[in-house]
Amino acid sequence: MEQLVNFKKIAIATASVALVVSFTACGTSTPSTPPDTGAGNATGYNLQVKDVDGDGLITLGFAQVGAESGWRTANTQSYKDYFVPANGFKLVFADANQDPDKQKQDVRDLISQGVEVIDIAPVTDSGWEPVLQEAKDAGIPVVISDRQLSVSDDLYLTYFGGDMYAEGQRVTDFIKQYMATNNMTTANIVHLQGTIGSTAQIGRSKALTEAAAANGWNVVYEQTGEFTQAKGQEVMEAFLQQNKDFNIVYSENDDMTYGAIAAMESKGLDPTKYLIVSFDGNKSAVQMVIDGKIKAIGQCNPLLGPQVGQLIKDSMAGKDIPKITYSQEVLIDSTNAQEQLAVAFGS
Ligand code: GYE
Repeated sequence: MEQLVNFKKIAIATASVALVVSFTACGTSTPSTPPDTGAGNATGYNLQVKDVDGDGLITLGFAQVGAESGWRTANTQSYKDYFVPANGFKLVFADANQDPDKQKQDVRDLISQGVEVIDIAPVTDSGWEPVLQEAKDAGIPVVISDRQLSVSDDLYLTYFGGDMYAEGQRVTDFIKQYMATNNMTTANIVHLQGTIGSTAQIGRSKALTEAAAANGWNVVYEQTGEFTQAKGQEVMEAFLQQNKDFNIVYSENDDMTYGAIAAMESKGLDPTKYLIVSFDGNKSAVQMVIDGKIKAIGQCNPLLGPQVGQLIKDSMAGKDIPKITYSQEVLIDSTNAQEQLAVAFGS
């Protein structure tokens, strides 16, 4: 139920984002009529970031997912680069190693250390109420970044990150168009999912499930590769052993895509002959779009440190900040891959 409510909100926010994006040229988009407003108002969330110990620096405790992907490495680096004394911050970093229970413990440790603000990039979206309530009771504001949560708005200050469902829709729209232009009449799809229960997986999977139902596409295999290259390769190898027909691979991040392509190539299959689609937009993946191995990528921006830092500074200044801010993201395909390569993250 909570999850349904959350999706409804995301859908409302997405509809308004589309309007905003067409009128702004900046790097982010905020819903023009957010489902709820920022801190200190209607949502019942009234914590503001403060320099509690008066040392002139804000100590940010960052509860990070892990180190599973190129996206994650770039995301961590962006925090390490931005949250430094020169920008008014100190960073305390906690790595959950993709374990949702460890991550909740990490947040509890940050609370007991008395950090001044906590940023959580949640591994999965559920079970957060108790720990968020503990942070609130301790007077420590919480920012959610990267992935979203199924909790009521009065348990956190703000969310900043990608709109995973919209990313998925960009990619499924591409599949539809590509099939039409290339006279593909059947879609037999291998679906490599991210970490089950992360909103990155939930949003991207939901877009595919809906498009498959609407267009009569077959999902012939669906497995999680946990957003890693090794697991992506392993599950693709397991699928290829079955010798089933497929012509499309929908892989929920680039790392799993690299693994799937390696599995195909070692079986003598030429990836350029398949419709392979991916998410994120690491440099190597964008190069693969140019090379024809990947046909399209739903871009997802990992460089969130400076934008999260700005939201924290706005909270300190007592500004009204939006409950949800989505990164501005595009679809990368053969038409824009060259220009996107020049600005792509990672290696
Ligand atoms: O797509 C994947 C990473 O949550 C958006 O997590 C993030 C996802 C990203 O492991 O590569």
